[in-house]
Parts: sequence; C-alpha cells; structure tokens
Amino acid sequence: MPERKKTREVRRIIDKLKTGYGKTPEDASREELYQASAACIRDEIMELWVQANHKIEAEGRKILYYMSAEFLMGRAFVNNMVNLGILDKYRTAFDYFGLELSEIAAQEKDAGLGNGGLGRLAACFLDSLATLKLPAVGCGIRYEYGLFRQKIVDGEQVELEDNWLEDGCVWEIEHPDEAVEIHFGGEVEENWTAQGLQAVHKNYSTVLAVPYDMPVVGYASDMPVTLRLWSARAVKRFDMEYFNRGDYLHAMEEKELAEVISKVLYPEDNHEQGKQLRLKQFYFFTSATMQYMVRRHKELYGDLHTLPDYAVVQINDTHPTLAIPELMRILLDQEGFHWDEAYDIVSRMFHYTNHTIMNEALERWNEQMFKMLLPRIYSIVQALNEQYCRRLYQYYPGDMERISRMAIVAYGEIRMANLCVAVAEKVNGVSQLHGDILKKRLFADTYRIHPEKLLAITNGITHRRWLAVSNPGLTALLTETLGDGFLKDYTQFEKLMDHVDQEAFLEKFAAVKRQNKKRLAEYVYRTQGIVIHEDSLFDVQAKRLHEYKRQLMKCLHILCLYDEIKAHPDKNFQPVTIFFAAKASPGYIRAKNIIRLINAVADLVNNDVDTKDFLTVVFIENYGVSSAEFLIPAADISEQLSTAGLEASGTSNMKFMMNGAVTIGTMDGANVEISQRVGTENIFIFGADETEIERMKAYQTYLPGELYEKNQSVRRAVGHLIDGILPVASPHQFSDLYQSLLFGKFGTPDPYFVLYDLPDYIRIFEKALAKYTEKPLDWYQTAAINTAKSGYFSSDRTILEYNDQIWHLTPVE
Ligand code: 26Q
Repeated sequence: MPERKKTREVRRIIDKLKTGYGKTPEDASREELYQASAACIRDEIMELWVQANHKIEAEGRKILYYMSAEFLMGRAFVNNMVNLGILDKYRTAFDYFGLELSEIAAQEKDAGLGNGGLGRLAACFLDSLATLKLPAVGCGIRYEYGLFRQKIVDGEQVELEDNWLEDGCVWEIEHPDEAVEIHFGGEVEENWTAQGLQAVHKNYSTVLAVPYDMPVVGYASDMPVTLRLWSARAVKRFDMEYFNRGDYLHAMEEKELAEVISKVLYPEDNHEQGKQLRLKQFYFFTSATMQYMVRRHKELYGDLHTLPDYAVVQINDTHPTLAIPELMRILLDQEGFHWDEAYDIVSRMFHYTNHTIMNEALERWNEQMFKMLLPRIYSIVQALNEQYCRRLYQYYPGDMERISRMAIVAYGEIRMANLCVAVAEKVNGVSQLHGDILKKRLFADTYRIHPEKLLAITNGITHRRWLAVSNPGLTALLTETLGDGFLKDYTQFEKLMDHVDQEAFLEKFAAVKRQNKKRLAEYVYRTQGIVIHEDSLFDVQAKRLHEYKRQLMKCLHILCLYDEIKAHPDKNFQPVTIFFAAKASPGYIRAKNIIRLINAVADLVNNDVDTKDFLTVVFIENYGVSSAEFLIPAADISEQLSTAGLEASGTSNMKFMMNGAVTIGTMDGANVEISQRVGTENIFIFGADETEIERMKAYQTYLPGELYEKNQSVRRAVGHLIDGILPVASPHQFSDLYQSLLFGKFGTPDPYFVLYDLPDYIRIFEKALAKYTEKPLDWYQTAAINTAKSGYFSSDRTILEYNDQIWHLTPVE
C-alpha cells in the first residue's frame, strides 16, 4: 500500500468537515466529503473574486451584462479545479480518503437551468469571459427547479422534477441586502407637472428579487466572472394579520403567489407559448438587472449620462428584451430624464443575439395580457413603437405593409424581435449561414436601411469543459504532443496538423477513443443496466428532440439497415451502436412519440437474432451537461441532420468535432463552417442545401408521395411505422408520424424533407461506414484532423469577436 500523505488539501478538507459538519473523515458521508472539499475550493475562489471585483471598480472598468433567461452550467466541481490548476492536488487528497475523484464529483447536482443550445452557450461564454479576463456579469433567473429529469418508462418519456437545490448549492452566495422590488399589475396615471408629462404607477403588487451570486472561474485566470441569478420572494414572508385572525391558508397565500415566479424553468425549446407566468419571469429578472445596473453605476460614478461608457448589455435571444423599456422607465420615472435623453442612452447600450428564424419560436405577447401585467412598460413600448414607425415612414414612405410587418406592436401583439431590432445597436446571428438568412429574410427590411446593424458571429464552446474536463485522455495526448498552451490559446490546436500523418500518433488517438468508449459503456451499464459492444462503431445523435433536427430520419435509416441485414442473414456486417439522447418538451406530442419510436426500434433490432450482433440502439436517459460529458468523447460519428436553413448554428457539432468524432451532416448552421475548415474529405455532407429547400418550398415542387412510390427501401422503412413489426401495444401508435410524412396535417406533407434527404443519407452513411471498417488509419486521421481544426470553434474566439465588434471591453490585467 502506497504511503498516503497528509497534504495541505487533506488538512483543509478535514478541517472543513469538522467546522462545517461536525464530522471526522471516518464518519463523513460522500456527500459531506463533496460539500467540504467544494467549500475548500470555494475559499480559494473567494480570494480571487474579491480582488478582481475591487480592481474592476477601482479602475472604473466598463462591464458587460450578459442577460439570459437560461444558464445551463452543469456541475462546477471538476471544472473549477481544472481552471484553477488544482485538480491533481485534490485527486491526491481524495486518494488519502480512499475515494475516486469521480465518486466525489458525482455527488454534485447539475445546475440545469437551461433547455439546450442557447442556455449552454451562455455558460460557455462565461467561461471564456473569465479566461480572457473581460469584466462581465451573467444575469438570469435562479429557477428552483431546472429542466425536468427524464425517465424512460415502457419506451415513453416521463418527466420528474429537478430539485437541484435539494442539498444546497455550495457555490452560490445570497445577497439579501441587494434585493430590489419588482412591480406588477396596477394602473398608470399621467399628470402634467413642471417637468412635463409624468407617469405614476399605482396599485401595483410587489415581489422582491433577491440576488444569488456564483463565481465562474476562468482557466489560468485570476478574474472570476459573476453569475448573478435572481430569486423571487414575497415582501411579507408571512401575513401576521391573517394569521392572527385564524386564516392560516391566506397567511401563506401571498408568499406562494410571489415565489412561484422563479419556481421552474419552462421546458419549451424553439417554441413559444405566450404564458403569463413566463412573461412575469422575464420582467422579473430584467427589471431586477436594470435596477442593479443603474444603482451600481450611480454608486460608482454618480451621473447616469455616462452609463453607456461603463456598461453594455447583450440580450441572449429576445427573452430579456424587457430590459429595454425597463431602463427607459427607470430613467424617465425615477431619474427624471426627458424621453429623448433617455432614448439616447438606451439606444447605445443594447445588442441582441438571434437564435432562430422559425416562426413558432419568435416571442410575441398578447397586447391585453401585457398591458394588464405591465401597464407602465406597455405605455413605454407603445411610445417606442410610435417613434419607430414614424422613423420607418421616412425610409419607406407610404409602404404601410412593410411598416406594419416591422412594427413592434401590431394585430394585438407585441413582437419582441422587432423591439430588439428597433432599439439594439447590433443584431447578430450565430453562424455565417444564419447571419446571411437574417439579412436575406427575417430582418431584410432592416438590413436595407441599416446594413451595419446586422452581423454574424459563429458560436463556440469552451474547450476547457468540453475537452479538459470531459476528455482527460485526449487532453493528456494533446498536452504530450503539443504542450498545454492550447488550453489558453485556441489557435494552438492547429499544431496537431503536424502529427496527423504519423501512424504512431494516430494509434494513440485511436486508443484514447477506445478508452472513452469503454467509459461510456460502463456509464450506460451503471445508469441503465444496458450492455453495449465497446468495439462497435459509436454513432451519436444527442440534442433536443425536435422535428427539424430529424431524429425521425435516423429512425427510418435504422429500419433500412434492419431490412438490409434481415435480407442477408449469412452476411457479416460492421457492428454499429446507435445512441440517441434527447429530451422532448412535455407538451410536444409528436416529439414524444418520436422518443416512443426510437425505443420501439431499439426493442426490435436489439432483440432480433439476425440483427442484434450488428445493430444496437440505445436511448440515453436524461440528456444533460453531465451525460454529454460521457457521451461526446466516445463518439465516432456525430449526427447533425437538421433540415438545411433551420438549425441556426448547432453547438454539439463543435463538441463532437473537438473530441475526434466525424460529422455526418447537412449544409446547415455551423456544419458549413466545420466543412470549410476540415475540408470536404473529412466530413460527410449530404442532402439538400438551404437554397434547394427554399426553392422546393417556394414552388411547392416536393412531393413525398412520389418519392415513396419510387424508392423501395424508403417505402419499406416508412411502411414499418404502421405494418405491425414494431413491438408496441397499439398498431396505431406511429400512424401520426406516417401521416405527417406522406400527407401532412394542413396539406404540407413532410415539412422537414425527411424522405427527400433519406436516400442521400443512406448513401453517405454507407460511405462513412466503409471508411471506418476498411481504412481505420484513414478514419483516425480524419478524426484527428477534426480535433486539429476545432480550435476555431472555441468560445474564446467567439467572445473575442463579440468584443471586437460589439462590446469593446479591455481585459483586466
Ligand atoms: C421562449 C419563450 C417562451 C417559451 C420558450 C422560449 C424559448 C426557450 C428556449 C425559445 C427558445 C429556446 C432555446 C433556443 C435554442 O436553444 N436555440 C439554439 O441556440 C443555439 C445557440 O445559439 C444554436 O446553436 C441552435 O441552433 C439553436 O437552435
């Protein structure tokens, strides 16, 4: 037995266990050991955090308010240690206690305060901001419950609550002294005074917003960034008057009503449902953030006229848009500014990132509901709308159709994207293609008059979490090959190109992949009791379930493979394991039925004697940041199958690429740029591109029925949806999917061109499979080239572009 040293970290943890939990290491649970060691790490962070914040204030630095309704942070424990450079020290300390790092780390609950790409992007951005030492604060909502946990029961998705705060969160610090009031409802009275028309908001009800701050540590950086999340609290925690009268229920009621605001994250992704509580959530955190921003500026600099010199606000999609009229309100009603003066300030501070062009995802609010809930904000939005339409009239005189299309308020609705475009200084798309589509379609009217307003900044991912934390094997190989400079400097990934011709290097690269596949197999066995073949090709599609992402196409492909193997019972095939990981919005019936289909297809192929040795289908439950950290490093193939033009960027495509998976994908979102960087021989592109899709839509030339008749394998696969071979109780289980492909609900069959692209997908998959099977060395070379070219997709690059083109912050040295 090796001698176990009582290092500084060991002593600290023992001390923390004693003072914080009254325990010795012998009687502490794993949970307590996690809590105590996390508290030790937090102490180290506090030192840096306090100093950094003082410095930012003392030097009068401009800061970024990155506003987002979602921050999908995942776990912080290992990430913090990696970024602080103390991982090995703590690993040794856990050794002392006879525990594995991974066992302790697994105690932490994911902070799953986001749905998918948009929320995770916000989290990656904070890591890069901290690493690049750019002064920033992330502002959002401290949901008590994050995105639901997913269980699969009898093939169906079941949603369970995600009580991530159950055991407390060691990283957050509550600041009750900085709570602010948020006002809802009531009415607005306008009075003429010596200062002009003054609005007075009356009879409102009040909710308190209490901030919780979390430090986000950068890699080899002494400047943690703050994530400030607001929690709703009743003004009166408990109404003594009701209580004394014996009305106990009533005594609690107000508290419950107020605190429901930050209770739970809405699970809708790329779909908008105009719910009043959601509007409350958005106003709640935007108002709190604007009050905080104004208060801070006044305390530090006194005069609000200089606000745009010291603060810049990035709006992550339209969800935080109310920050714009809210800042107007504060300046007008509380600070006594005139309209033009206030507008001049506001118009120089806000920038808006768009994440979708899909109509059903564009945020709109019913005017009456909006007015009832936020009467003062409503009157400001009306005024902004009038001013904007008047301005538009100068550019487009008489063109009422265009002006009503661009208006902020029209047809009884308030359109948040139009409000953003009207007021924001810069509006950006999240990939080059998406940026082009914004100019060409969604914001074409604006582009004609203000071309400088629109830009494209391609998304990125932090290679600390998505490589250093989640793939220690590949990180070690890169460090051994290149040194560890790439962790701070993303341009150094490229140096790997000097090694991709060396067989010895490729062997090592392949060995790392095998290790990661083994690790995933163990994870799947541990969490779901499923045994998988580690030597098979791992093909992964992991993302939210949505029709446009076309998980259905992959299902049909599997049914084609099934038919193919069944037709050749004596032939040998390359074994393939196909992984799906996806949560469906609970109200999205068709998406949930696609999950049902995936599990039925899994049952079919995994249990058929002819196919089970060659084809395994696994549905990974509860996809989130932590399961992604197991899944992505193990992938050989990354599936990016969205209908061209519909995936604004995609970011899992970047994570897979960085971890040495080869992409099969359409020319959509950031796939286009991945393809440009790795070269067409190192990616498998298939299907219609965006122009072709647009042409088919415009001329209505796509007839899936004809294609179905002509193509035998497509016909057979689609037929399996209703021919009874799938092991489900009802023969009608999948008839809606069948119907949607061939007939469509309102006369638009197959709106996502699944059948159109399927034959080309089958072809390209065969090509990829052949390369993997027949030329393994070429395959791993391609995989390694993907890693080598992935530096561009680091969120460090993305953040530097935002900073150059929009924010203009200077790093704190
Ligand atoms: C808004 C209002 C009401 C209800 C729900 C919503 C809502 C919530 C979440 C709308 C959209 C979202 C999330 C969208 C999202 O994640 N979009 C993805 O953003 C990624 C980061 O830019 C892109 O890579 C993806 O292409 C895009 O789909």
